[in-house]
Amino acid sequence: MKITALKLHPVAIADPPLRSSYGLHAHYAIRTIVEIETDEGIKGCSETYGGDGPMGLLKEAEQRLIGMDVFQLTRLHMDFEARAAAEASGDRSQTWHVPGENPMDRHTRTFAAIEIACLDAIGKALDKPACDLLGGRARDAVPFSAYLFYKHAGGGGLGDDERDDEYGEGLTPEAMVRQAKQMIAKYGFKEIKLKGGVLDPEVEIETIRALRREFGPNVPLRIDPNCAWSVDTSVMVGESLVEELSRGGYLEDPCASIEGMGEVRKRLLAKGIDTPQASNVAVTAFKHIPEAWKHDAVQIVLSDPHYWGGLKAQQHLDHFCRVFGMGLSMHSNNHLGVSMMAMTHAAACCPYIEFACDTHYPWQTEQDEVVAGGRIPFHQGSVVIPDKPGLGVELDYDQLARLKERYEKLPYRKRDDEAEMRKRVDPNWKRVLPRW
Ligand code: GKR
Ligand code: MG
Repeated sequence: MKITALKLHPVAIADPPLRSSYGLHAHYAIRTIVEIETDEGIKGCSETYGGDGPMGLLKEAEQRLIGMDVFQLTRLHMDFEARAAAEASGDRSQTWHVPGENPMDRHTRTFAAIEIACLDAIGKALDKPACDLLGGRARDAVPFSAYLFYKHAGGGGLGDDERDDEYGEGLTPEAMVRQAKQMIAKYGFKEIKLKGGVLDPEVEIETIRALRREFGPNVPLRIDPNCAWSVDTSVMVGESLVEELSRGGYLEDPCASIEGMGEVRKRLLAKGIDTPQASNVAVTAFKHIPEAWKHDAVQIVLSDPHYWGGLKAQQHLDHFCRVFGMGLSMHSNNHLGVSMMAMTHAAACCPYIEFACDTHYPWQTEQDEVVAGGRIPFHQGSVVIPDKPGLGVELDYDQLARLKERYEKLPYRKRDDEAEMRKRVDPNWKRVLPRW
C-alpha cells in the first residue's frame, strides 16, 4: 500500500488564557492535521504541532514519502535517525522550549506524525485498531487525569468567535478547587495534575493542600511548575507536600536539569521523603534515561508519542523504563481528537503505564473538533479503545476548512507564551528560571 499524497491541514483552536512558567496561552493554539492518501484509496491521519516549523519539516519529507509502502516504517525511521545524528548538538531538554518548538527533537516528531498516519492507514486496511498492530493492548480503556491550570478570565477565541469561559478565573486555591470539581464532575477523572510555576510557591502549596482536603487521600495529586523553582524551593515544596503528594502523586520537573532534579531527590531522601519525581522537560529522549537513572533524578518518565517518535517508540519506552526501574506516564499539550486517540492507543499498548495520563483535551471545545461525529468521550475519566480500525476516527473536512481559514487569519505561526504574557498581562514579563 503506497503513499500517493501527503496533505497538511493547519488549524487554529480556541484556547483559554492558561498560565504556566512558559507564560500565557494565546487566544488560539495551533496544530497540524496530517493526512496520507494511498494507492488503495485508504487514508491515514495523525495530529502534530502547528505552525511554520513543524509544517515545513513535514513538507520537506513529502518527496521521501510519495511511493513509500506504509508498512516500511523501519527504513523511514533509520533515515530520520541518521539526519538527527548528523545534526545533533546541544541539549535536547525542553527547559527553554515549549513542546513543538524544540529544534532538537524535530526529526523525531516529524517521524512520529508520519508513523501514526501510516499506522492509521494500516489499521484501516486490515480492519484492526492501531494498538492491536503493536502486539495488542494491555488495557481496553486508558485513564486520564484532571489537568488544572491557573488561568485568567476568558474562554479563548476572539471577536465573534470568543468562547464562554466555562471554568472562570482560577488564580486562588479556592478557585482551583472549583475548577477541579467542575472538571471531575464533567469527565469523571480520578487523578489530578496542577500546572504550577505561576503563583508564589506558598499559594501553590496551599492549592494542593486545598485539593487534598476536598478530594481526600484516594485522589492522587501532582504539581508541575515546569522548572520554575530552584533546588532549595523544590526541596521546600517537597517537604511541605510530603503527605499530599504521596499515594500515587508526584513532583513534576520542579527545577531545571537532570542534575538539579537529582540534587532535589538526594536532599528529600536524606529527610526521609520518597516523593517520586516525574519529567517531560529534563528527560525527552532515550539517551536521557541512563543519565537520569545515574542521578536518581527521575522516577517517572512522562512520554509523549508526538515527540518521542510515535506509537512504536512509546512502546519501546515502556520497556526501557521497566528495565531502569522507572515508572511511565504521559505528557500532553493542547490537542484535538486525533491526538487524543493516538495518545490513547499509545498508552493502551504500554503494560507498565500505571498513572493516569495528562491531557489538555478538556480545555478545547466541540466547536473546534476535527473528528467526524464530534468530541472523543470520557467514561469515568478514561477513553475507551473503540471497536474501529486504525485510530478509530475519521476527519470532518468542513471543520478542517473552517479551522484552516481561522489559522490563516492569525498573525503568528508559532507558540510564544512569553510574548502573549507581555501583550496581555505584564509588558515587562520575562521567563526567568528559577523564578522562586
Ligand atoms: O500548556 O502551558 C502548557 C503546559 O505547560 C505545556 O506546555 C507543558 O508541556 O503540559 C506540559 C507539561 O506537562 O509540562
Ligand atoms: Mg510537565
